Amino acid sequence: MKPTLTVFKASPDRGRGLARDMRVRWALEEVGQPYDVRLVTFEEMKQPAHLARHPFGQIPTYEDGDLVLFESGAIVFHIAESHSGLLPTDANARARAIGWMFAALNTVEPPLVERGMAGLFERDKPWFEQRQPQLDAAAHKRLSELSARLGDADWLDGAFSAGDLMMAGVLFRSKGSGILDAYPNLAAYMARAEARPAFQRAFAAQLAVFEASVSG
Ligand code: GTB
Repeated sequence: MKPTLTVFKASPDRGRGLARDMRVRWALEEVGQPYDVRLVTFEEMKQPAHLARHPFGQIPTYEDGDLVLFESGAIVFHIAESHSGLLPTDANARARAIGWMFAALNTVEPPLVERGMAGLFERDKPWFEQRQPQLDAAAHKRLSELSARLGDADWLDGAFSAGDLMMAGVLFRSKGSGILDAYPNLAAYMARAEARPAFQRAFAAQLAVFEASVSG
C-alpha cells in the first residue's frame, strides 16, 4: 500500500516548492517509496476530517494503513527509519544525523522563518525598519555557524542523510531572499541537494499539482 500525503491544492508559493510537503516528498523519493497525495484547500484544512489528521489544521500529513502522522520532521524521521538510505547504520552516526534533523527544525528554521514572515507580512508596519536588522542578525548568526561547521565538506556529517535533507529543505525556503549569497559553501550545499534526482522528482511532482490547480 502506498502512503498518502496531504498537500496544498493550490500552494500559495505558486509551485516554488516552499511548503513543507516538499521535504516529505523528497524523502519518499530518496528511498524509492511511491505515494499518493490528497489535495486540500485552506478551508478543508480547518474542517473536522483534516483536523482529525492534523490537530493544527496544516499540511503535510502522512497516512499509511493505521498510522496517521503530522509534522514534517516526524514524517521524514519515520520514512528514514522505515527504509534504508537516509540514516546511517552505525549507531553513533545515525544519532548524529538525527541530531542534524533537529538542528534544522529547532535551531536554523525558526530565525529564517521569522525573518521571511516579517518580510512578507510586516513591511507596512511602523516597527518593520527597526526590527529588520535584528531579524537579519539572528538569521546570519545561525547561517554563519552552519557555514563554519560545513566548511568544504559536501554534507554535514559524512554521506548525505536525513539530516542534510532536512537542513537543505529548511535553507531552500530562504534561497530567493538572497541571505544565503553571503555563504558560498551553503549555496553550493543547496545546489548539491537540489541536483539530487530525488529532489528533482519531488519538485516536479509538487509543481505539477500547482499547475493543475491553475489550469483547471
Ligand atoms: N511544523 C509543521 C511541519 O513542519 O509540518 C509546520 C507545518 C506548516 O507550517 N504548514 C503550512 C500550513 O499548512 C504549510 S508549509 N499552513 C496553513 C495554515 O497554517 O493554515 C508553510 C508554508 C506556507 C506557504 C509558503 N509559501 O507560500 O511560500 C511557504 C511555506
